Amino acid sequence: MRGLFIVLEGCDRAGKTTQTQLLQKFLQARDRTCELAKFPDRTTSLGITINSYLQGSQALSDQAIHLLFSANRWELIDSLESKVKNGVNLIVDRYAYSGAAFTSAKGLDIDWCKSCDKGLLKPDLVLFLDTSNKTMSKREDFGAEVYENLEFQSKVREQFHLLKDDSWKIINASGTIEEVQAEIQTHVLTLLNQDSYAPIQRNLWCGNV
Ligand code: NYM
Repeated sequence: MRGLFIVLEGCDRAGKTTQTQLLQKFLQARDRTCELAKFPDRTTSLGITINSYLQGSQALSDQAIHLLFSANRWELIDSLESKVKNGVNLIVDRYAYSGAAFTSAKGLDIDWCKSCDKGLLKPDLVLFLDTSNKTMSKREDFGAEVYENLEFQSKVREQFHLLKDDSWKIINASGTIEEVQAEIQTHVLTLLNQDSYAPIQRNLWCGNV
């Protein structure tokens, strides 16, 4: 049986990294092979350029950085797909939804933003960690990188909500770490309890899916 492809999304400092790690432990405790991935992956040569942009040491046009974020997914998708097909449950911290939400929040056309990632693997489940501005501003390190200001983040949040589809579950991320994890686990358990999964497909944002 193939693995699941689960994505966690949300604004900056929504708690995605903590929650992905807890979810991995939860799955491993149930004897499931589970790996984590994250976008951007700052270890590749494209990722190093993205990192310089995010830290403010390299200027790029809005279009160019958008294409780099997308290319960073395309350069890694074969390896992620092969893991899932070989039974690894993959938990991914940010994906194409972040790409479209962050760039369109700058005023670029959302359909153009989505088009670069059209045909990527479609996740089985997208857990959107929804946070209020008040909660976000209290989180540690808020403001350290490009994009980390409240006004921009609230635009990003609006854009995220335009991207919801049938694979999305909205999680109230203002609760405690344990409360948020419990809600996440409920959704993941529903999937885990299925007898079989439909084949995973490269049909993100293709037609009606
Ligand atoms: N980001 C992330 C984008 O603008 N586009 C993308 O495609 C992705 C994957 O990068 N502010 C933004 C969101 C974050 C920043 O993410 C770095 P993280 O999860 O803090 O490393």
